[in-house]
Amino acid sequence: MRKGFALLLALLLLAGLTGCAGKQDTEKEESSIVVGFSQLGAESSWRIANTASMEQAAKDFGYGLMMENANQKQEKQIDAIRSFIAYQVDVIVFSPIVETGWDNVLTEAKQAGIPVILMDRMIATEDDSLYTAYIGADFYAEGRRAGEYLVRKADAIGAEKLRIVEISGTLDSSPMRGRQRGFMDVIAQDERFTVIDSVSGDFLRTKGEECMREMLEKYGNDGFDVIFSHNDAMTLGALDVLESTEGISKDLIVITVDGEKEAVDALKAGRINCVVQCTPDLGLSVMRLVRELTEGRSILKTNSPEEGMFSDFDNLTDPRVEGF
Ligand code: GYE
Repeated sequence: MRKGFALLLALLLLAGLTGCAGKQDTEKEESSIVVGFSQLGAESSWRIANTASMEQAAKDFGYGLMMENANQKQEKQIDAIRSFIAYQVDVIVFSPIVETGWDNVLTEAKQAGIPVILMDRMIATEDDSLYTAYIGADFYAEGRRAGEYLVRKADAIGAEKLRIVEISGTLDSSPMRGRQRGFMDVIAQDERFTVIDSVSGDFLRTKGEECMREMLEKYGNDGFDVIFSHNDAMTLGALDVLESTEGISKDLIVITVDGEKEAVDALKAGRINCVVQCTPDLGLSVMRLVRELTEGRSILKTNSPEEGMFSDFDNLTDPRVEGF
């Protein structure tokens, strides 16, 4: 232990003396690289953490960051990308609110010779040359994890019939599509499960509340057994409504995606059963790609972080069980 510490100290000192601390990952000197970043909105804690991660990473690398927040409007993202092209930024990074409708503006970026990194969300296009790389989660795998948890839970409690309501994210966005497809692929063939309804809560807490009110009105207090919600914000909104509604006696199975602190705390408190992780900390990986691109190196087309999940099958007192 002692030896290890002394060695670490020596290395740190050496790095300090030679001025190369963190050189591998960051470039402390100011550089003239400018990144145009179109963020899609500020709809959730996930998104806010993601924006902060991008800002911090740009600072660490000494890159200029031109950021535009589109407040959930695709037209605004298109305008932002056009302004980055006009400004001739070195790289465009953007998080597409929905999957389709980008071909024209991305063709303009391509013609201007500006590489485009899709961060967090994917697009659906026939022409893969319209973007240089994607960095973000594997949403299909996340959906599968949610489904696999449910199968395990049903086995554990010996359930014969479970009625599921889905609160989905923004319609036609890649996390909404991937999570839904992954979940369905796992449960569809199993007769114990029926998705009785799916409503979109747009990844917003307030809409999660609305969706839950609608479900309770439609199906009554005893009309469903499982909630599969595509993000924590909507889940927490739905829980606010559920927990202030009288007459809900039974234990619902609640499955959510993201892993923000409030949701992980709710898991520990027994209000949520399963949290599928999705990390918002993509900034450093994005800036590494920017560096490789601007140095003319080739990069991987698809880059996904490793993710897992926490659930009531885990030891939730383990300090590694924490949210962002
Ligand atoms: O799950 C949600 C956010 O695109 C992965 O968007 C992201 C999703 C995330 O609003 O909380």
